[in-house]
Parts: sequence; C-alpha cells; structure tokens
Amino acid sequence: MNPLFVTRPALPPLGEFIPYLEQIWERRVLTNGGPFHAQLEGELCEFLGVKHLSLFSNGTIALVTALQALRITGEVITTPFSFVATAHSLLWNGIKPVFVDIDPETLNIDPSRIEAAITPQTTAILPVHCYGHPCDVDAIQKIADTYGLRVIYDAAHAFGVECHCGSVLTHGDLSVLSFHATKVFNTFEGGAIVCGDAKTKQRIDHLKNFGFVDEVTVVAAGINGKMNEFSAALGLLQLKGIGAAIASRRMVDARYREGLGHIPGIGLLDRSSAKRSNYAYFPILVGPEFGFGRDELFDELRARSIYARRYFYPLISEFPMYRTLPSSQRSNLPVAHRASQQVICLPIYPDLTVDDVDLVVSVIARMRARRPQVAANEQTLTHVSL
Ligand code: T4K
Repeated sequence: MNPLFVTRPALPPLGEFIPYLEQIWERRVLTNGGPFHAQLEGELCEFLGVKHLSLFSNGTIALVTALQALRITGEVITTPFSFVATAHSLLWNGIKPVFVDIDPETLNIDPSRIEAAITPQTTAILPVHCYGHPCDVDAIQKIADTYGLRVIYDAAHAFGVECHCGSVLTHGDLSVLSFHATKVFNTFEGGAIVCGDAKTKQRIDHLKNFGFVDEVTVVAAGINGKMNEFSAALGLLQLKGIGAAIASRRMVDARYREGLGHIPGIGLLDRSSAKRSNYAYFPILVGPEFGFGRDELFDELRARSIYARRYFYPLISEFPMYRTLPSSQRSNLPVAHRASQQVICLPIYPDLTVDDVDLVVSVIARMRARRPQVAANEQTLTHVSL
C-alpha cells in the first residue's frame, strides 16, 4: 500500500513550467527583484484582495522582517499552539514571547485572555490563524486599539481565507504568509508580508534586501529575504491552478466530515468563522469517548502507512528555549495543553482520492469499535479528569 502523508505538494504539469524556465535562462535575471517577482506580487494582490504584498524567500524570514518593519521590541503576546517559527521570530528579534491560552472552539488565541497578559513592556500581539481558521480579528483589534499595540498576524496557513469582511489578510498591521511546499499555495519555499500602505511596503522591501535603498545607501541592518525568479515563476503557474486545488481540498474535507462526524470521541473543528476556507489542514481532536488515546490512534494510523501529524504537539511553550518563561506554565495554558494532547492532522491535499479518505476513516472507525469496555464509573472519572 502506498504511504499517505499529511500533505503532498500540488505541482503544475512540468511541461507548463518549461517556457518560464526558458525566459529565466534567456534573461539571466535570477533574483533581486526580477520581472516574475514583480508580476507575482501584482497577481497575488489581485487574487488575495490586498493592497500591497512583498514576496520573501520563506515565511520565517518574513515574520522576522515584519517585526523589524514595525520596530517591535519588549514583549509580544502570542499563542503557544503553533509551529515553532511563530515564537522563534520573536527570539530572533530579542523580543520576549508572552504566551496566552487558546479558545477551545477555534484553537486560536483567546482574546478574552489577552488583556491580563499586557504589561508596560507589551508592544504587539502576534496571533496565528491556526489551520487557516480566522482569529477573532475584531476583538483582537479592539484590545490593540485600547492599549496602543500593533498586530501582526501569522497567516502562514491562511492563503485565500476570507472572514466576515473579505480577506482575513487585511486585518491587523501586517499579515505574514508561507508558501512552503506543505502549504495550500507553494513556491517550493516562499512567503510574503501583506500590508496596507506603500510606505510600509517600501520599508519591508528595503529590509529584505540588506537595507539597501540604492547602490550606495543602506538604511537598516536588513537581511536577505528575497524570493528568487524560479520560485516566483512557479508561483505564477500555481496561481492558475489554485481554484481547482482548493475545490479538491474542499471535497476531501467534506468526505472526512461525513465519515468522522458521528464517531464518538472524534472532535472536528468548526469552519464557520471563515466565509471562505482554504481547507489547509484536517485536524481532529481525540477525546476520552474514543476509548483510545491520541497517540494510540496516531500509532495505529502509522502502522497502516498513514503518516498523520500531531500539529501542534509539543506546544511551543514546552521547547527548551521557552519553557522557563512565566507564561509557559502549564496552569496558564490549560486549553492549549489539552488540544496538543488530543490533536491529529489527517492527510489532506488536492489529489488525495476518495478511496484514501475512506481508508483513513475506516481505520479510525474500526479502532473505535475495538475500544476497551470500561466500567461506567471509570468512564465518568475519565471525563472529569479532562
Ligand atoms: N508560521 C506557521 C504557523 C507555520 O505553520 C509555519 C510553517 C511558519 C510560520 C513558517 O513558514 P516557513 O518558514 O516554513 O515558510 C512543516 C513545514 O516545514 C512548515 O513550513 C510548516 N509551517 C509546518 C506546519 O509543517 P514539518 O517539519 O512538519 O514538515 P515535513 O518536512 O515533515 O513535511 C510534512 C509532510 O509533507 C512530509 O511527511 C511529506 C510531505 N512533504 C513535505 C515536503 C517538505 C512532501 O511531500 N514534499 C515536501 O517537499 O514542517
């Protein structure tokens, strides 16, 4: 049986890429803001419904640069339930992360817990649209406005996602995208910062090119974060297929929901906060009613060559460089700890077949049917302890 991975990058037919490569070979412009780079920035702005966008070599460098662009210092409030790059971008800027617990429904930062974490050193909030599910952008903005904080969204998962008022990427001061191979829209490696005004884009563009303004003027200690022409060309081609790719993901998502929705102990995340989803991930939460633990299900799937992933376990706050922070204490993050113990992201990608989805569902359903029978009083205790 072929192994199933959590994702498999979508790629255009190779033949369609050759003419782009021919142009690169002919022009010999390989990077540093070439024509494909400019074209992709324009086309992405139009597709995503945003005003300005700066392409990057990856999402992590884009996050690091976004914080630099707004001169963020001191403490930044963020979520522990994310990929480690979210908090690493703070450490790379000498900023102290302050972790706040997540909402049990969305698994995004819980706005009702942000205010209590604000100190005189707080300068910004760095929320994540986890799995592409929009954060409560209005509540977060209200807090930011009240306390004079900046908001940078880690929107690595949120390509093409819309909330109640259009693109989710237009919220906050900046939004950061990832175009990594594992993302809904990939350029092999890549990323972008979305912003609302030309002046900020100019500063970001200087910062991603060592701080150069012209041949002899360097205005900041910038970094090399530029996207090359090869990735930009691929992005132009990927954009042509993105509608079909998201539609295929939607069908996979629907099939999983149909198959898993009624299995006791398998929790599915509600997508209703998105007006338009991108179906980037398919997380399930394995609760006590399932009868086996999350890791037992994870191992069972692996034994059948289904390589699901436990995004996001461990929590960022448990890694050595974060675990001594006061905000990393388990008692501060009970919902995030529970989610990270229960979550499994199942395979989802455009060419995952109906048979593959049904296979994953049947492994889960059959395992549930084999659950050990526990005495009623023990079962009640398990419920209470979680
Ligand atoms: N913020 C958030 C919230 C993020 O999730 C991420 C990245 C970032 C920021 C940073 O953005 P980038 O700097 O990466 O642009 C993966 C990705 O490497 C990472 O981009 C992503 N988040 C994270 C959630 O997942 P791993 O270590 O789980 O990837 P890996 O290599 O184990 O790949 C997972 C599966 O995908 C493999 O089992 C097989 C398949 N795969 C992977 C690659 C790379 C392929 O089929 N082909 C491939 O080329 O981190």
